Amino acid sequence: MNKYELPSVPYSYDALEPHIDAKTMEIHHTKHHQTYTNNLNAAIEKCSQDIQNKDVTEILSNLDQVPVELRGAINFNGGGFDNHRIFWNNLSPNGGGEPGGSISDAINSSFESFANFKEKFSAATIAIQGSGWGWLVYNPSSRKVEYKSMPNQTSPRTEGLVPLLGCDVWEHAYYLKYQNKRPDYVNAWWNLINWDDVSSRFDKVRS
Ligand code: MN3
Repeated sequence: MNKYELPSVPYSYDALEPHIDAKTMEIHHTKHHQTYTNNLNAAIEKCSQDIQNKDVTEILSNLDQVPVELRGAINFNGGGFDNHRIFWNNLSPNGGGEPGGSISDAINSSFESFANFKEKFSAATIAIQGSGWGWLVYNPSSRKVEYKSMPNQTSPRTEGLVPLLGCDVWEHAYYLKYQNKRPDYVNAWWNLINWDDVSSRFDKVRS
């Protein structure tokens, strides 16, 4: 079977300072992401060979094919595994600013302007009740990019959407530095976005 390993973070834990602090990064990666990875493996181990041979992205896109007693565990831990590996790569010490190219055109087409997109994304993500994620996704049906809030670790893939850019608003993502000030964390997060990564996800899914 596929045994999932904790994906590496493509920069050092202190590289995103001052926006995201090193201690938060270290705990987030080595404890939280590791736990989703371990629990995903434990759940996949109980699945049929057929499911074990699929990639987690495909499993999340077809959760109805997972035995009902394992579906909750795979939704949560498979989502946690996949969401965080996107999250690390969505960020960069040299990030921020505005995108260019085809992703910029797609954002303008769906949200009128980058400023509108940013405002809508921030407001909706800050408003998520409890733990969850704010996402910029590609919708293959409409062939447009959209904003989508998802609860807990549930992946946008479970709704047929392709995640492009995700903001983790679980308290574990920001509480050491920002405590209850989720808006400050979300505002700081924009300074880290690796638009090359977001663009390449978008270009891949459209081709
Ligand atoms: Mn997290």
